[in-house]
Amino acid sequence: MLTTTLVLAGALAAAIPPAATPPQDPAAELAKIAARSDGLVTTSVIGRSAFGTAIEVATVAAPGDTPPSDRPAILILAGLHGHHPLGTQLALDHLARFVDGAAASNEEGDGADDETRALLASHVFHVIPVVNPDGQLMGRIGNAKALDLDRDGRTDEDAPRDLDGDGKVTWMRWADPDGEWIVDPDEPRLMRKADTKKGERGTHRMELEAADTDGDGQRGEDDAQGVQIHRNFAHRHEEFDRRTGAWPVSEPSTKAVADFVFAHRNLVMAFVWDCDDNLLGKPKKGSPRGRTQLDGILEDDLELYETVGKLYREHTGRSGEVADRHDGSAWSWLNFQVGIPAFASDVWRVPTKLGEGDDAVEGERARLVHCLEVGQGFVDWHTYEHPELGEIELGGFVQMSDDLLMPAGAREELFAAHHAFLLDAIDRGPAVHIREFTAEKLGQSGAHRLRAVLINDGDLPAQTATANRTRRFSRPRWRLHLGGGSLVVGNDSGQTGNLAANGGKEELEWIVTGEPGTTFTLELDLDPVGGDRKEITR
Ligand SMILES: [Ca+2]
Ligand SMILES: [Ca+2]
Ligand SMILES: [Ca+2]
Repeated sequence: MLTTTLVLAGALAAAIPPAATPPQDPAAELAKIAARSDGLVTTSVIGRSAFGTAIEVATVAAPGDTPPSDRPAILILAGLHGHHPLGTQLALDHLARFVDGAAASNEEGDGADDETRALLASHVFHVIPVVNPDGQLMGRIGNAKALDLDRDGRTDEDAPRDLDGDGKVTWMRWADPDGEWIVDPDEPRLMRKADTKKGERGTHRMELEAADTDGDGQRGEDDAQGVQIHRNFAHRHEEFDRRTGAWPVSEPSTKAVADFVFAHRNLVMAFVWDCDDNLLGKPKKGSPRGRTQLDGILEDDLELYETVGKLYREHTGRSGEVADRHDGSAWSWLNFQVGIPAFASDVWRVPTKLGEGDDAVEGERARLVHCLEVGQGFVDWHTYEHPELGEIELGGFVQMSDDLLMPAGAREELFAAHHAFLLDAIDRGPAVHIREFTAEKLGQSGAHRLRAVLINDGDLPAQTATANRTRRFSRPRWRLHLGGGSLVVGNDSGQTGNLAANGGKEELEWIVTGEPGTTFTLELDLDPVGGDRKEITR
């Protein structure tokens, strides 16, 4: 197996270039994009992290008929999990593409017709590239808050750390007849649990690189990772785990996002580029049960998630397991409690399978091959004199952000695919129109029968099932303006039912009178998506 792995490693060498490096300063990058955006991108501070760092939102909109506050708004969140800088890079990449796309259309002189400019004139995008700046600055998963995981009254006092000074936190392994682990006989660089059912016995212990800094007899027991912002939102928040926060939305980062969302009632869709994913596979279905918070997508919304997931996989060519976690995640809160469709993806993962047929490697072996090829993420085992354990070995997989293992050349294509997906996905939505508005003369009385057909041509229902539950949006409203005429039968305003996706319709009828030449106007409005208007003169 070792030989196969090495041969495969050789074969893949050309395919996987060295790993990419992350941008050093997202705030500076954002400022640069805003500066060259010709007013398209404006930034503001929506709050401060636990450490006190500004959390910025970039708002992107071009001048248009409707002010940005009344247009359909799209929210993009990234940088919640501190080890996921790739999401932040992607969020900044969307901004750069919007700015460059709009600028290119201006140079050609037909800016108003350009796709990007038209999109930015009819929509508004709110992009928060770093929800958890503490995590990225401190290299930890959560924010700057100090925690006491082992409840000894001291915080962050004993985290796994770099003992041998190679700049990396790896693993320790040492021989111990009571250990559960064995050195993988097929690949001695990997460890695996002994399979006692097959008569194997553990020979080693394995722990993260750590020493007992505070002398309490335990190593690495207080890991200094802060509160996890990506698990601190209000839907199915996990209680009694200090890492998820003392209560839902307990952290300044989460509160800033929640306040922003509640202050922008025109948000219609959200994207979360972070550690969770609900696009790579079939979403889990949930049914309302009493007062329990939903643990899956409502049946009527399943098609939406399946359609958009398929779109994502087509655009990006990605496949894999969904990780549609609900516990305190940003997307689940946005979907189930705020009531807007929220799509989440981790953007890239270390491959879990490489090669085909007999040469295929999976799981940790695939990871090892990948790390060797990108030249990062794995350290060869080497002896080390541990202060408490004596001679041990240090090595194995490095504790680091998986994003840093992404091959450098892969990013451009992946980001372009994600941007194309974003544009395609926001096209999915309800689109209500007045298909017909007709008048028929009734005898010689001067009365007319008006008829209208209202239709939803979009590929989402006028109101998603969750939006209906949260009552965030109302169903489409219509109003008949009589232009000096009068209404004999019917109402001059009302609300439609929930017009179904792809052709859901409703017919309306009135009897009116008026002087010859009277103009009757019918308005249809689905706030904040927009509507239609038609008139008829009799
Ligand atoms: Ca402690
Ligand atoms: Ca080390
Ligand atoms: Ca300790």
